[in-house]
Amino acid sequence: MMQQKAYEKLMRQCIILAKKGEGRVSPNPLVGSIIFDDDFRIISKGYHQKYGENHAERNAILNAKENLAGKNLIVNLEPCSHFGKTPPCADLIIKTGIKKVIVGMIDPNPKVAGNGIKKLKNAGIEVITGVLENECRLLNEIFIKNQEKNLPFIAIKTACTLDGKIATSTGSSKWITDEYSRKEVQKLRNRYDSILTSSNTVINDNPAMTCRLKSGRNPVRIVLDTNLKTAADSKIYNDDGTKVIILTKKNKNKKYPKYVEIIECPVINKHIDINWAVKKLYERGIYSIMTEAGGTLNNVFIQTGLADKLIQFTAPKILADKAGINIAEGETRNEISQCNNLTILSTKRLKNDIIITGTFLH
Ligand code: AOF
Ligand code: ZN
Repeated sequence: MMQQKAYEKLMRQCIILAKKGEGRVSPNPLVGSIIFDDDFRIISKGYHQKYGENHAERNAILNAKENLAGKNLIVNLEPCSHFGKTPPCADLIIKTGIKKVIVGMIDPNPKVAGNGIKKLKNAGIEVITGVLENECRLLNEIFIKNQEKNLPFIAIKTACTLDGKIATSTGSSKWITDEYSRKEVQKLRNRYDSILTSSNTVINDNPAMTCRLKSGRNPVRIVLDTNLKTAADSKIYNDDGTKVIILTKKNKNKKYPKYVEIIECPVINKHIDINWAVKKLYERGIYSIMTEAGGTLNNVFIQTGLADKLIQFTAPKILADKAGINIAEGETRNEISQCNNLTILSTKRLKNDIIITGTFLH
Protein backbone atom coordinates (compact mmCIF):
# COMPACT_ATOMS: atom_id res chain seq x y z
CA MET A 1 0.00 0.00 0.00
CA MET A 2 2.75 2.43 1.04
CA GLN A 3 4.66 1.36 -2.01
CA GLN A 4 1.64 1.99 -4.26
CA LYS A 5 1.36 5.57 -2.94
CA ALA A 6 5.08 6.12 -3.56
CA TYR A 7 4.70 4.85 -7.14
CA GLU A 8 1.77 7.20 -7.68
CA LYS A 9 3.83 10.13 -6.43
CA LEU A 10 6.63 9.28 -8.85
CA MET A 11 4.13 8.77 -11.69
CA ARG A 12 2.80 12.28 -11.07
CA GLN A 13 6.35 13.54 -11.50
CA CYS A 14 6.68 11.54 -14.73
CA ILE A 15 3.53 13.26 -16.04
CA ILE A 16 4.90 16.71 -15.18
CA LEU A 17 8.18 15.85 -16.89
CA ALA A 18 6.37 14.49 -19.94
CA LYS A 19 4.42 17.76 -20.35
CA LYS A 20 7.67 19.60 -20.98
CA GLY A 21 7.50 18.02 -24.44
CA GLU A 22 4.15 19.67 -25.24
CA GLY A 23 4.12 21.27 -28.67
CA ARG A 24 7.36 19.53 -29.72
CA VAL A 25 6.75 15.77 -29.86
CA SER A 26 3.58 15.38 -31.94
CA PRO A 27 2.61 12.87 -33.29
CA ASN A 28 4.56 10.99 -30.66
CA PRO A 29 3.27 10.60 -27.11
CA LEU A 30 4.25 12.71 -24.10
CA VAL A 31 6.50 10.53 -21.97
CA GLY A 32 8.48 11.06 -18.78
CA SER A 33 10.58 8.52 -16.90
CA ILE A 34 12.40 8.33 -13.54
CA ILE A 35 14.97 5.84 -12.26
CA PHE A 36 15.08 5.27 -8.49
CA ASP A 37 16.42 2.85 -5.92
CA ASP A 38 14.53 0.71 -3.40
CA ASP A 39 14.59 3.58 -0.87
CA PHE A 40 12.90 5.80 -3.48
CA ARG A 41 16.00 7.93 -3.91
CA ILE A 42 15.83 9.44 -7.40
CA ILE A 43 18.83 8.53 -9.54
CA SER A 44 17.90 10.21 -12.81
CA LYS A 45 15.08 11.57 -14.92
CA GLY A 46 14.35 11.91 -18.63
CA TYR A 47 11.56 12.89 -20.96
CA HIS A 48 10.79 12.78 -24.66
CA GLN A 49 11.88 16.24 -25.76
CA LYS A 50 11.40 16.35 -29.50
CA TYR A 51 9.84 14.30 -32.26
CA GLY A 52 12.31 11.79 -33.71
CA GLU A 53 14.71 12.11 -30.80
CA ASN A 54 15.43 9.87 -27.79
CA HIS A 55 12.55 8.35 -25.90
CA ALA A 56 12.05 9.23 -22.25
CA GLU A 57 13.46 5.95 -20.90
CA ARG A 58 16.63 6.30 -22.98
CA ASN A 59 17.14 9.88 -21.73
CA ALA A 60 16.64 8.78 -18.10
CA ILE A 61 19.20 5.99 -18.58
CA LEU A 62 21.68 8.32 -20.31
CA ASN A 63 21.29 10.90 -17.53
CA ALA A 64 22.20 8.39 -14.79
CA LYS A 65 25.60 8.84 -13.22
CA GLU A 66 25.74 5.41 -11.55
CA ASN A 67 25.35 1.74 -12.34
CA LEU A 68 21.69 0.87 -12.83
CA ALA A 69 21.79 -2.85 -12.07
CA GLY A 70 19.10 -3.73 -9.53
CA LYS A 71 17.39 -0.31 -9.79
CA ASN A 72 13.77 0.60 -10.71
CA LEU A 73 12.36 2.58 -13.62
CA ILE A 74 8.95 4.23 -13.79
CA VAL A 75 7.38 5.55 -16.99
CA ASN A 76 3.89 6.73 -17.94
CA LEU A 77 3.80 4.66 -21.17
CA GLU A 78 4.88 1.08 -21.77
CA PRO A 79 8.51 0.99 -23.04
CA CYS A 80 8.64 0.35 -26.77
CA SER A 81 9.69 -2.95 -28.32
CA HIS A 82 10.08 -1.91 -31.95
CA PHE A 83 12.68 -0.25 -34.15
CA GLY A 84 11.24 3.15 -35.10
CA LYS A 85 13.29 6.31 -35.31
CA THR A 86 15.12 4.90 -32.29
CA PRO A 87 15.92 1.32 -31.17
CA PRO A 88 13.63 -0.42 -28.63
CA CYS A 89 13.70 1.01 -25.11
CA ALA A 90 12.81 -2.41 -23.67
CA ASP A 91 16.14 -3.82 -24.99
CA LEU A 92 18.08 -0.94 -23.47
CA ILE A 93 16.35 -1.34 -20.09
CA ILE A 94 17.18 -5.07 -20.11
CA LYS A 95 20.83 -4.27 -20.89
CA THR A 96 21.20 -1.95 -17.90
CA GLY A 97 20.18 -4.66 -15.42
CA ILE A 98 17.23 -2.64 -14.08
CA LYS A 99 15.13 -5.13 -12.08
CA LYS A 100 11.70 -3.54 -11.87
CA VAL A 101 9.66 -1.39 -14.30
CA ILE A 102 6.49 0.47 -13.29
CA VAL A 103 4.21 1.43 -16.18
CA GLY A 104 1.24 3.82 -16.35
CA MET A 105 -0.50 2.47 -19.42
CA ILE A 106 -0.10 -0.02 -22.28
CA ASP A 107 1.05 1.58 -25.54
CA PRO A 108 -1.92 1.77 -27.98
CA ASN A 109 0.54 1.74 -30.90
CA PRO A 110 -0.14 -1.66 -32.55
CA LYS A 111 3.60 -2.08 -33.10
CA VAL A 112 4.04 -2.16 -29.31
CA ALA A 113 0.68 -2.99 -27.64
CA GLY A 114 1.96 -5.16 -24.80
CA ASN A 115 5.09 -6.43 -26.57
CA GLY A 116 7.33 -4.08 -24.60
CA ILE A 117 6.05 -5.48 -21.31
CA LYS A 118 6.36 -9.06 -22.62
CA LYS A 119 9.98 -8.43 -23.59
CA LEU A 120 10.80 -7.09 -20.13
CA LYS A 121 9.05 -9.98 -18.36
CA ASN A 122 10.78 -12.56 -20.56
CA ALA A 123 14.08 -11.07 -19.45
CA GLY A 124 13.09 -11.65 -15.80
CA ILE A 125 12.19 -8.02 -15.01
CA GLU A 126 9.27 -7.45 -12.64
CA VAL A 127 6.66 -5.25 -14.33
CA ILE A 128 3.88 -3.40 -12.52
CA THR A 129 1.21 -1.86 -14.76
CA GLY A 130 -1.71 0.52 -14.42
CA VAL A 131 -0.28 3.01 -11.91
CA LEU A 132 -2.39 6.21 -12.28
CA GLU A 133 -3.69 4.76 -15.52
CA ASN A 134 -6.52 7.32 -15.92
CA GLU A 135 -4.14 10.27 -15.52
CA CYS A 136 -1.69 8.69 -17.95
CA ARG A 137 -4.44 8.12 -20.52
CA LEU A 138 -5.60 11.72 -20.15
CA LEU A 139 -2.04 12.96 -20.67
CA ASN A 140 -1.89 11.10 -23.98
CA GLU A 141 -5.51 11.45 -25.11
CA ILE A 142 -4.35 12.82 -28.47
CA PHE A 143 -1.92 9.94 -29.09
CA ILE A 144 -4.57 7.36 -28.10
CA LYS A 145 -7.19 8.83 -30.48
CA ASN A 146 -4.63 8.93 -33.32
CA GLN A 147 -3.54 5.34 -32.80
CA GLU A 148 -7.04 3.92 -32.35
CA LYS A 149 -8.99 5.93 -34.94
CA ASN A 150 -6.44 7.37 -37.36
CA LEU A 151 -8.12 10.72 -36.89
CA PRO A 152 -7.06 13.97 -35.22
CA PHE A 153 -8.14 14.62 -31.64
CA ILE A 154 -10.58 17.54 -31.65
CA ALA A 155 -11.17 19.92 -28.73
CA ILE A 156 -13.76 22.69 -28.83
CA LYS A 157 -12.73 25.78 -26.93
CA THR A 158 -15.39 28.27 -25.99
CA ALA A 159 -15.55 31.41 -23.88
CA CYS A 160 -19.05 32.20 -22.69
CA THR A 161 -21.28 33.84 -20.12
CA LEU A 162 -23.11 31.88 -17.43
CA ASP A 163 -26.07 31.71 -19.79
CA GLY A 164 -23.92 30.07 -22.47
CA LYS A 165 -23.56 33.06 -24.82
CA ILE A 166 -20.36 33.61 -26.78
CA ALA A 167 -21.44 36.94 -28.33
CA THR A 168 -24.30 39.40 -28.48
CA SER A 169 -26.69 39.32 -31.43
CA THR A 170 -24.59 42.08 -33.01
CA GLY A 171 -21.41 40.01 -32.73
CA SER A 172 -19.74 41.77 -29.80
CA SER A 173 -17.61 39.30 -27.83
CA LYS A 174 -14.73 41.33 -26.39
CA TRP A 175 -14.14 40.51 -23.65
CA ILE A 176 -16.29 37.86 -22.04
CA THR A 177 -13.51 36.17 -20.08
CA ASP A 178 -10.70 37.94 -18.21
CA GLU A 179 -6.96 38.14 -18.92
CA TYR A 180 -6.20 35.08 -16.75
CA SER A 181 -8.44 32.96 -18.93
CA ARG A 182 -6.94 34.39 -22.07
CA LYS A 183 -3.45 33.51 -20.81
CA GLU A 184 -4.64 29.94 -20.28
CA VAL A 185 -5.77 29.86 -23.91
CA GLN A 186 -2.19 30.64 -24.92
CA LYS A 187 -1.10 27.45 -23.13
CA LEU A 188 -3.73 25.50 -25.02
CA ARG A 189 -2.53 26.89 -28.34
CA ASN A 190 0.89 25.48 -27.54
CA ARG A 191 -0.60 22.07 -26.79
CA TYR A 192 -2.52 21.46 -30.01
CA ASP A 193 -1.02 20.97 -33.47
CA SER A 194 -3.55 23.34 -34.97
CA ILE A 195 -6.28 25.90 -34.36
CA LEU A 196 -9.32 25.75 -36.58
CA THR A 197 -11.69 28.64 -37.06
CA SER A 198 -14.36 29.83 -39.47
CA SER A 199 -14.39 32.55 -42.10
CA ASN A 200 -16.98 34.41 -40.00
CA THR A 201 -14.66 34.57 -36.98
CA VAL A 202 -11.78 35.76 -39.19
CA ILE A 203 -13.96 38.46 -40.77
CA ASN A 204 -15.63 39.63 -37.52
CA ASP A 205 -12.75 39.38 -35.01
CA ASN A 206 -9.60 39.28 -37.16
CA PRO A 207 -7.72 37.09 -34.62
CA ALA A 208 -4.01 36.26 -35.00
CA MET A 209 -4.43 32.79 -33.39
CA THR A 210 -0.78 32.70 -32.43
CA CYS A 211 0.80 31.45 -29.21
CA ARG A 212 2.36 34.29 -27.25
CA LEU A 213 3.89 32.05 -24.55
CA LYS A 214 7.60 32.66 -23.92
CA SER A 215 8.70 29.12 -24.75
CA GLY A 216 5.70 28.30 -26.92
CA ARG A 217 5.33 27.73 -30.62
CA ASN A 218 2.59 28.73 -33.01
CA PRO A 219 0.00 26.15 -34.03
CA VAL A 220 -0.91 25.56 -37.66
CA ARG A 221 -3.89 27.81 -38.43
CA ILE A 222 -6.83 26.36 -40.35
CA VAL A 223 -9.66 28.47 -41.72
CA LEU A 224 -12.87 26.87 -42.90
CA ASP A 225 -13.81 29.30 -45.65
CA THR A 226 -16.32 27.65 -47.99
CA ASN A 227 -16.58 30.58 -50.43
CA LEU A 228 -13.15 32.19 -49.88
CA LYS A 229 -14.65 35.27 -48.24
CA THR A 230 -11.69 36.05 -45.95
CA ALA A 231 -9.37 38.90 -46.87
CA ALA A 232 -5.81 37.93 -47.78
CA ASP A 233 -4.43 40.49 -45.33
CA SER A 234 -6.30 39.04 -42.34
CA LYS A 235 -3.99 38.64 -39.32
CA ILE A 236 -4.42 34.88 -39.35
CA TYR A 237 -2.51 34.76 -42.65
CA ASN A 238 0.50 36.68 -41.31
CA ASP A 239 3.77 34.94 -42.15
CA ASP A 240 5.42 33.58 -39.03
CA GLY A 241 6.88 30.44 -40.59
CA THR A 242 3.91 28.28 -39.58
CA LYS A 243 1.66 26.49 -42.00
CA VAL A 244 -1.74 28.03 -42.74
CA ILE A 245 -4.49 26.00 -44.39
CA ILE A 246 -7.76 27.13 -45.95
CA LEU A 247 -10.49 24.54 -46.39
CA THR A 248 -12.75 25.63 -49.22
CA LYS A 249 -15.29 24.49 -51.78
CA LYS A 250 -13.49 25.82 -54.80
CA ASN A 251 -10.11 27.44 -55.23
CA LYS A 252 -11.01 30.59 -57.17
CA ASN A 253 -7.40 31.65 -57.68
CA LYS A 254 -7.92 34.41 -55.18
CA LYS A 255 -4.48 35.69 -54.12
CA TYR A 256 -3.45 34.50 -50.67
CA PRO A 257 0.14 34.59 -49.37
CA LYS A 258 2.16 31.80 -51.00
CA TYR A 259 2.62 29.75 -47.79
CA VAL A 260 -1.17 29.41 -47.44
CA GLU A 261 -2.24 25.96 -48.58
CA ILE A 262 -5.73 25.83 -50.08
CA ILE A 263 -7.48 22.45 -49.84
CA GLU A 264 -10.56 21.97 -52.01
CA CYS A 265 -13.11 19.86 -50.19
CA PRO A 266 -16.19 18.00 -51.39
CA VAL A 267 -19.50 19.61 -50.47
CA ILE A 268 -22.65 18.13 -48.93
CA ASN A 269 -25.75 20.38 -48.98
CA LYS A 270 -23.65 23.50 -49.66
CA HIS A 271 -21.42 22.73 -46.65
CA ILE A 272 -17.92 21.35 -46.70
CA ASP A 273 -17.86 17.63 -45.95
CA ILE A 274 -16.25 17.97 -42.55
CA ASN A 275 -15.58 14.24 -42.12
CA TRP A 276 -13.61 14.29 -45.37
CA ALA A 277 -11.77 17.47 -44.37
CA VAL A 278 -10.74 16.14 -40.97
CA LYS A 279 -9.38 12.92 -42.54
CA LYS A 280 -7.49 15.00 -45.07
CA LEU A 281 -5.97 17.12 -42.30
CA TYR A 282 -4.82 13.96 -40.53
CA GLU A 283 -3.13 12.81 -43.74
CA ARG A 284 -1.44 16.22 -43.88
CA GLY A 285 0.05 15.64 -40.42
CA ILE A 286 -2.50 17.48 -38.26
CA TYR A 287 -2.86 15.18 -35.26
CA SER A 288 -4.82 17.50 -33.00
CA ILE A 289 -7.17 20.41 -33.56
CA MET A 290 -8.55 23.00 -31.17
CA THR A 291 -11.47 24.92 -32.58
CA GLU A 292 -11.83 28.56 -31.70
CA ALA A 293 -14.94 29.44 -33.61
CA GLY A 294 -18.57 30.40 -33.37
CA GLY A 295 -21.61 28.36 -32.37
CA THR A 296 -22.37 27.15 -35.88
CA LEU A 297 -19.02 25.50 -36.48
CA ASN A 298 -18.88 24.21 -32.90
CA ASN A 299 -22.18 22.50 -33.51
CA VAL A 300 -20.94 20.87 -36.72
CA PHE A 301 -18.20 19.13 -34.76
CA ILE A 302 -20.59 18.17 -31.97
CA GLN A 303 -23.35 16.81 -34.21
CA THR A 304 -20.99 14.81 -36.42
CA GLY A 305 -19.44 13.21 -33.36
CA LEU A 306 -16.01 14.44 -34.43
CA ALA A 307 -15.51 16.46 -31.23
CA ASP A 308 -13.67 14.67 -28.45
CA LYS A 309 -13.50 17.31 -25.80
CA LEU A 310 -15.02 20.62 -24.69
CA ILE A 311 -12.92 23.24 -22.94
CA GLN A 312 -15.33 25.90 -21.77
CA PHE A 313 -14.20 29.12 -20.16
CA THR A 314 -17.21 30.50 -18.33
CA ALA A 315 -17.32 34.07 -17.02
CA PRO A 316 -19.56 35.17 -14.12
CA LYS A 317 -21.76 37.27 -16.39
CA ILE A 318 -25.30 36.95 -17.65
CA LEU A 319 -25.95 38.47 -21.05
CA ALA A 320 -29.69 37.80 -21.24
CA ASP A 321 -29.77 38.51 -24.98
CA LYS A 322 -32.38 36.25 -26.48
CA ALA A 323 -30.78 36.56 -29.91
CA GLY A 324 -27.22 36.24 -28.55
CA ILE A 325 -24.99 33.52 -29.99
CA ASN A 326 -24.89 30.23 -28.11
CA ILE A 327 -21.82 28.04 -27.67
CA ALA A 328 -23.49 25.61 -30.07
CA GLU A 329 -26.06 26.82 -32.58
CA GLY A 330 -28.29 24.01 -33.73
CA GLU A 331 -31.84 23.39 -34.81
CA THR A 332 -34.80 23.73 -32.47
CA ARG A 333 -35.00 20.82 -30.07
CA ASN A 334 -38.15 19.77 -28.30
CA GLU A 335 -36.82 17.27 -25.83
CA ILE A 336 -34.03 17.33 -23.28
CA SER A 337 -33.33 13.75 -24.31
CA GLN A 338 -31.94 15.24 -27.55
CA CYS A 339 -29.00 16.76 -25.69
CA ASN A 340 -25.43 15.87 -26.55
CA ASN A 341 -23.98 14.50 -23.35
CA LEU A 342 -20.54 14.82 -21.82
CA THR A 343 -18.74 13.54 -18.78
CA ILE A 344 -16.95 16.18 -16.75
CA LEU A 345 -13.20 15.72 -16.61
CA SER A 346 -12.44 18.72 -14.46
CA THR A 347 -13.58 22.10 -13.23
CA LYS A 348 -11.03 24.70 -12.37
CA ARG A 349 -11.47 28.19 -11.02
CA LEU A 350 -9.03 30.80 -12.29
CA LYS A 351 -9.41 34.36 -10.96
CA ASN A 352 -12.97 35.23 -11.96
CA ASP A 353 -13.77 32.56 -14.50
CA ILE A 354 -14.09 28.80 -14.38
CA ILE A 355 -12.87 26.26 -16.90
CA ILE A 356 -15.10 23.27 -17.40
CA THR A 357 -13.52 20.41 -19.30
CA GLY A 358 -15.62 17.52 -20.52
CA THR A 359 -15.43 14.54 -22.84
CA PHE A 360 -18.20 14.00 -25.37
CA LEU A 361 -20.11 10.73 -25.01
CA HIS A 362 -20.88 9.27 -28.40
C1 AOF B 1 8.12 8.44 -28.09
N1 AOF B 1 8.71 8.84 -26.94
O1 AOF B 1 9.40 8.48 -24.89
C2 AOF B 1 8.26 6.76 -25.98
C3 AOF B 1 7.61 6.34 -27.17
O2 AOF B 1 9.56 6.45 -34.13
P1 AOF B 1 10.00 6.34 -32.73
O3 AOF B 1 11.21 5.46 -32.55
O4 AOF B 1 10.21 7.68 -32.06
O5 AOF B 1 8.85 5.57 -31.93
C4 AOF B 1 7.65 6.18 -31.61
C5 AOF B 1 6.80 5.20 -30.83
O6 AOF B 1 7.47 4.74 -29.67
C6 AOF B 1 5.51 5.79 -30.30
O7 AOF B 1 4.48 5.68 -31.24
C7 AOF B 1 5.22 4.95 -29.07
O8 AOF B 1 4.52 3.80 -29.47
C8 AOF B 1 6.59 4.49 -28.59
N2 AOF B 1 7.05 5.13 -27.30
N3 AOF B 1 7.58 7.24 -28.18
O9 AOF B 1 8.07 9.20 -29.03
C9 AOF B 1 8.82 8.06 -25.88
N4 AOF B 1 8.35 5.96 -24.91
ZN1 ZN C 1 10.99 3.74 -26.67
